[in-house]
Amino acid sequence: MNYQRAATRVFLFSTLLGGVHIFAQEFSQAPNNYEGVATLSVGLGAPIGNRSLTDGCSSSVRFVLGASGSVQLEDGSTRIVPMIVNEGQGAVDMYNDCTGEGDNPDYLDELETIVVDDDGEIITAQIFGDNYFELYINGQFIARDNISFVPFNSTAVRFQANYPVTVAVHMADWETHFGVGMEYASFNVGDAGFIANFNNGAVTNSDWKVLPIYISPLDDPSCVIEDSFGNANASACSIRPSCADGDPAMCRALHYNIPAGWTESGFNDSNWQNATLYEADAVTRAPGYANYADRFGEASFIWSPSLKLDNQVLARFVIEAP
Ligand SMILES: [Ca+2]
Ligand SMILES: [Ca+2]
Repeated sequence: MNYQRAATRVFLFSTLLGGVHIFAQEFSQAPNNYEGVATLSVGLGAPIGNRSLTDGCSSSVRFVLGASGSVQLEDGSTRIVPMIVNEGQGAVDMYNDCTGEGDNPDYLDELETIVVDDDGEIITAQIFGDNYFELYINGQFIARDNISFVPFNSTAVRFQANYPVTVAVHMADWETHFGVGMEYASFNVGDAGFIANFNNGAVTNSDWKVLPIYISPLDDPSCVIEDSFGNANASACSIRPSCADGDPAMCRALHYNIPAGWTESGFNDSNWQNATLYEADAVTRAPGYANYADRFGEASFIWSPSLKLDNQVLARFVIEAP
């Protein structure tokens, strides 16, 4: 039984008794017994290696390797956090502090068309991810972010694909304290965000669908609410749980499964949540986005319900023929 069903049962029980007070009392006790569809991990994992395509930075900006980590779940299995990366090619730099002068004025000339369907529409997109994304079109891997963690870069891609064009993005807010969703020496709970503008008119907005996969740090996972489909909403959880300031080894994480075939055109995402929109100021003021805000047109920053605690998120959007 998941948490939502338990809460519904309590509500029906209390309605029958006609007692709102009883409902409130029972409800406040229910979250102590999290029985959701995710698997729990507690405490810190171990680093497993560097996965950034850009593996150093000669400029004066701070560079932090985007290493991944391994954490053990309560069922004995292991997960890679913040996500398993695809070893495929990188996108073209629009802005990258670690290559050249930062700004890449020739980025459009450097784009190669990645063919998904050779009779399809040729589409160019500008993309900024805090911190990392991998892009799939109609189920085919297109490119990944060149810097997994910091500094904040921005990129462009070009592909040829038939309508309807299914866009699938695998995204992560990176971490250095593996398994507890925190970064830097101070165990900071970092935030995320993703924005993209396609030159056929598609933009990131609330019509996109999202699925949070990895949620941390949590003192008690029962603050995460699941809907009837098992979709997680961590927006009611503290963005500064006591474990983060106290003993991070006591912080908990929830790990949901990545659905098979989630990048494919035929995948049914109708039960996923709609994306939550975030103000640009809430996501980043980094030059990789701020210097190019106009190139993102009407696009909005999207993520799942918790910009801070949802560290691995899947997103999908289907672009219909104009
Ligand atoms: Ca990045
Ligand atoms: Ca985070």
